[in-house]
Amino acid sequence: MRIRPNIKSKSTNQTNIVKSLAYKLGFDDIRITSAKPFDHHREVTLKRIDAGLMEGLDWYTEERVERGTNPESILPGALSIISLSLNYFIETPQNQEIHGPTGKIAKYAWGHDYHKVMGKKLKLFIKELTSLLGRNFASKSYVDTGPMLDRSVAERSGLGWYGKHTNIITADHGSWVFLGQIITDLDLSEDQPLKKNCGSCQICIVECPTQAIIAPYVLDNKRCISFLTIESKGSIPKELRRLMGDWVFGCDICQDVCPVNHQVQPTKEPLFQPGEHGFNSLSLIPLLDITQEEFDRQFKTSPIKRAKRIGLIRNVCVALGNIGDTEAVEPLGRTLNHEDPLIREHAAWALSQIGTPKAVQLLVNASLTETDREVKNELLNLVATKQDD
Ligand code: B12
Ligand code: SF4
Ligand code: SF4
Repeated sequence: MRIRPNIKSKSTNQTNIVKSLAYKLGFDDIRITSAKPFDHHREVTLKRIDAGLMEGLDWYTEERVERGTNPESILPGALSIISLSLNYFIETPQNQEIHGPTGKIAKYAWGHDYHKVMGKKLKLFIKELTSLLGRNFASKSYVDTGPMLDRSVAERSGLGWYGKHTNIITADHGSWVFLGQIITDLDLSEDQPLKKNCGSCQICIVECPTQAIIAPYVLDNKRCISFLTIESKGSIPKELRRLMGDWVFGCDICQDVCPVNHQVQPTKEPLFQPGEHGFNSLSLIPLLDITQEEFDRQFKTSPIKRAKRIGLIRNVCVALGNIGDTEAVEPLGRTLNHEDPLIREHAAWALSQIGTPKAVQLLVNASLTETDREVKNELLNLVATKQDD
């Protein structure tokens, strides 16, 4: 009888090594796709930019999309993309002792900055793989740190499928996952996209408070609370402020309501736990007076620093206006003297929402002394509206 030679291809052996290493290093899932261009994703994304749906993100350019959908342009000789996920789901801690009104933080920002945590893991992955394979290989790794469309890679590799809220949903951890990838010249066996979808469910579309999901799989960036509280640096459109509730950094509503996201096992990553490593909610009133030094110290390792100090104080004003707690009236009154006109304008809006006689009196006083023309006009408008009420 003839003995059959081992017909396992080199690519399959390498693929097995790559996959086992990912789980050993604590990634929650791994799939592989080729480094072929993402033609369909490019076409859809460029149409979104054209339609103004990515407005407000000046760095999100057509050139970026062209590059990010053509892996060869990032890594000449690229053959495969290793797509990886890291679960960040954490249960909301009970019995927290926070006094006064509090603001919500999106789960993804409860612990250390994921760009750093997952970025380090990706670098370690490359280092250990080099040693396991016994040779160097070309690679580029990203976790929301470059032009690649992280979700397109995850979808084509079969790591997950698109939810109508536009996030990638995975079988084991729902959409509570960060996505990263390594483009490489290693020749690995490809996985196939999944055939799953949302069926007739529309819950996230209905529950989004700002109607940012304008159609299944289509997000209007400008309406998303995540954009408004993190990326946008200017005045928040008034018609959206009331809809933002008490979110001060990001928003989880479309993910919280998604049935696939229920009963997900919490992450084991220690650096994603709030408490010692971050915050799952913030006491709002003290933030109105936060100094730059204190902001830098408090949010040093947290994704919250992306909002910048002025952005965060602006968000705090909006949340305080929506919460309507009269405890905030005095502190907001002091904030009408803030050095930044953007903050003065949002503090004035918040006081007008609270609307007690004391709040209105503070607006009247400020309208007499305000030096910035736009803020003064805004104060006069708010006072006139309150006096008509
Ligand atoms: C820009 C950006 C944002 C912007 C704009 C979002 C947007 N419109 O994409 C803002 C600031 C609003 C944002 C918000 C959030 N973001 Co963000 N963001 C990004 C970033 C940098 C680029 C995304 C992008 O390229 N968008 C372009 C649009 C066109 O892409 P898309 O929505 O995926 O579009 C695809 C689908 O619509 C699909 N499609 C189109 N038609 C159809 C039809 C059918 C039938 C199907 C199935 C699919 C489909 O094809 C399109 C093209 O691929 C990525 C990181 C990266 N480098 O990729 C993170 C990223 C997408 N964000 C992430 C996260 C965690 C969030 C938030 C959850 C944070 C929060 N809690 O506040 C929210 C979620 C809001 C939401 N509902 O999407 C994660 C998502 C992880 C996941 N599981 O999907 C990413 C991947 C970062 C990471 N590496 O982990 N984000
Ligand atoms: S993150 Fe919030 S605002 Fe943005 S689409 Fe989801 S529910 Fe709407
Ligand atoms: S809430 Fe429903 S429609 Fe939205 S992503 Fe989840 S399953 Fe899909």
